[in-house]
Amino acid sequence: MLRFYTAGESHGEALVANVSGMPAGVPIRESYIDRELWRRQQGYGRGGRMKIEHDHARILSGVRHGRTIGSPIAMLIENRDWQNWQESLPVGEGDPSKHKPVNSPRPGHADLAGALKYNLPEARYILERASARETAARVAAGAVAKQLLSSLGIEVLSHVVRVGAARLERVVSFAELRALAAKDEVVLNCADGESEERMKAEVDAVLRTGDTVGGVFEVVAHDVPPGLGTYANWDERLDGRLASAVMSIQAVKAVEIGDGVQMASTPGSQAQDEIGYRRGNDEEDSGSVLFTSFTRAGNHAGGVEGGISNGCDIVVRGYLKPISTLRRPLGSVDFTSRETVKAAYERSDVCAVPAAGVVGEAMVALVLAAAALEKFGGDSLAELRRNYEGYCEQLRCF
Ligand code: EPS
Repeated sequence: MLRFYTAGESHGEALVANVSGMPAGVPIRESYIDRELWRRQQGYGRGGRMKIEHDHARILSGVRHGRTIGSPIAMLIENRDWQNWQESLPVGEGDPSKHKPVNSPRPGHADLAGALKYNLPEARYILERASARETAARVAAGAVAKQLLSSLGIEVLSHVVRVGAARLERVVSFAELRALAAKDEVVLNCADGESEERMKAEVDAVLRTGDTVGGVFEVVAHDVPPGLGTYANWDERLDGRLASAVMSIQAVKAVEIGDGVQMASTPGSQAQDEIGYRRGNDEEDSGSVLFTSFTRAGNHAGGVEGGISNGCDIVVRGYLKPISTLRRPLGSVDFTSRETVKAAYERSDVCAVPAAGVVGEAMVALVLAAAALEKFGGDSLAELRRNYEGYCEQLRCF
């Protein structure tokens, strides 16, 4: 069973990711993990913190001579900013006069709900763990899952389809997403230059006014075989598992699979993807693996039908609310005096949609890797691949 968890606070010494259940023999490149971490740090509208951090995942266990060995993989990502926080957030009691309490909770952040829940007099410890800094560890774990999926020919990438009111106005191919992920300069991770300019203007507008802006990222998983997940039990449905994983990302308030939102107001005759059959020699190069000869007229379903992958690209969108830390803060109440005050402001991002997309890729990859291991099993990559290829042969002979 593939499982992962993370530990670490935003301004603590380090983040930790632990991935267990990986079969032995999967090639793991540290440089690939670091590239994913770099991608997560990019984007127009990130705050000053990203100038401090240069994320690197140090693998402590579970990988030897460039391959997994079947043992839990522990990774450590240092927080460079810890240098500036050692006296404010020591593990020991330290000097209370050096602590940095957060006394006025930010609307929309975990500050108030967390302080009430954990019975803490102020919100410092709450925001330390609720912070999206934690997503660096998710991306490291996701990069391990991606390398497993890559051994099965499956790729997971993302792009930004909306920032504020500015939307991507055209269809983007998977080849374009590959080119986007290979770029060494990231603006808003949108494949269409004109749309990206409009998105950038949305960020500029909130930069001027001390506000923040949300948006929508889209994760696409390519060459996923039909048959991952099942309708047999509610918690085994692939779409449910994907939605939960993407919804768990900080600031995501809605998740959509395929054209889910639009389909709610589309007649049934136009919302489904008609089924066809490719005979003998009429193969055309679709740029995708042809797992079966059955074809689909479109992909409104986003690659999942009945909780099962159907062989089309899996398309999951995450809708981000605007970041809740505002330079021009909203009303709040002081924890001590109970007087009306302005919410706390700490250095923050004004737009993090491209970064959230990279985190979305990691979460989707972890769900798909888990589902693939459930279906194909195997304690080694060789065993997994044998089972996978046997299944692909079954699909071809169907
Ligand atoms: C975050 C606040 C900012 C962001 C942070 C998430 O951090 P800081 O308070 O240190 O400036 O930069 O995101 C990251 C550190 C990161 O690596 O993505 C928050 O409150 O959620």
